[in-house]
Amino acid sequence: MIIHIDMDAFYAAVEQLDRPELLGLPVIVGGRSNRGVVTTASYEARRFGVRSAMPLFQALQRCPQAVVMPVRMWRYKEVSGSMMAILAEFSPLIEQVSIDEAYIDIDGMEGLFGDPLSIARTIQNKIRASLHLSCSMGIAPLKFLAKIASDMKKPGGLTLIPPDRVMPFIHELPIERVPGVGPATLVRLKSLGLKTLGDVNRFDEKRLHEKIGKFAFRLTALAHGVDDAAVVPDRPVKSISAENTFDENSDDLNVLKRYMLMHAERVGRELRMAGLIARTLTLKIKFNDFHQITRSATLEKPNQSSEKFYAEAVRLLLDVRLTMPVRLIGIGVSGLLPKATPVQQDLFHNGSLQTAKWEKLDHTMDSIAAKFGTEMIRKAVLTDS
Ligand code: TTP
Ligand code: MG
Repeated sequence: MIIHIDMDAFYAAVEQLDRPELLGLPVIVGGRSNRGVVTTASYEARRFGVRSAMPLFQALQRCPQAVVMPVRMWRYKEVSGSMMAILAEFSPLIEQVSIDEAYIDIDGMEGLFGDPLSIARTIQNKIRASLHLSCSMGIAPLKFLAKIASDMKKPGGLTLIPPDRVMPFIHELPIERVPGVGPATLVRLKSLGLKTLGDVNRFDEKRLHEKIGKFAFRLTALAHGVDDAAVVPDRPVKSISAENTFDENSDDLNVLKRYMLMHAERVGRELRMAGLIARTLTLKIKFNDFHQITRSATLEKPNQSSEKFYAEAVRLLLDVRLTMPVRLIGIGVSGLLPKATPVQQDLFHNGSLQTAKWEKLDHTMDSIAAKFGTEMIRKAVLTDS
């Protein structure tokens, strides 16, 4: 069986999580920073008819009391990482399909965690308990049905399509619900009198091919209950980075360093969460006139320490001639390896005690971030000292 998970009103829910005073209120994420459209809205706002991709002014006509929050992509990525890490506890076969969405293949997991419905419930509860976020899930023997099912009882829903319900479900399924059927295909299908996958099931595949092209083969297969798509675990991450664009361009070394510390902290945390170490560090700078430079260095030893990344980034920065103010600064790590990779240990090296301290601090910061979000840490880092 396959579970499809989709977080509820994801960006808006993260805003409510980080600002509990927004809980229960209509929240719109988007706005000026995003060409004046709604990126997403909390379910409280959706009750007023606010939808993704709607112009903000129209959304505010429908729901004038809505609180509009800017998009904070780095934060949603961070929460997405934590959510994927929870899924990884249940199965190695996870395929992330978007920032808030993933498939898990749970075949063979029943012995460990119970029947599919119990597994889904356990995951849902764990996400609620650890992340304080709500998600919806679909459970089905086929990938496309799991995806459709997860959307059926949003928010907070759990929908199971057991094997013996697959064919009846497919026969009734309106074609517009099938992933991949866009508006143009829909018009053509309707012109053939096809309204449900059941209609497609009884229709001649050749004729369908003439009308809608090669999507006909996939659609006919789905109508017969065949979805060959398997849950394909994601390609391994190749690099992790963090950057910021300044509101006001700056060539103040202290300001640049403070932001680099924040980025090193974020990159390190992501690595630690993923159980990876990095071989290479890259500093990226974009200047006032938009020209961009990058400087890379191989780390003395592959590691996942925010402090080491920061120190290396500062070293690289000091070699850069800051001839004009900087509009963007970022750091990234690449050459990623699993942490278990044996690295030459230098236990007797003088720095080892210092390193142990930093590892402990990293660990503490990670737990604070997991509990309260990184806003608190950011504030501490960015406070003038
Ligand atoms: P979705 O899962 O489509 O939407 P959602 O999680 O906000 O709400 P739902 O409960 O219906 O699942 O998308 C996930 C996030 O992706 C969403 O919070 C914002 C972002 N997004 C965009 O950036 N552009 C878009 O057009 C859509 C639909 C979403
Ligand atoms: Mg979602």
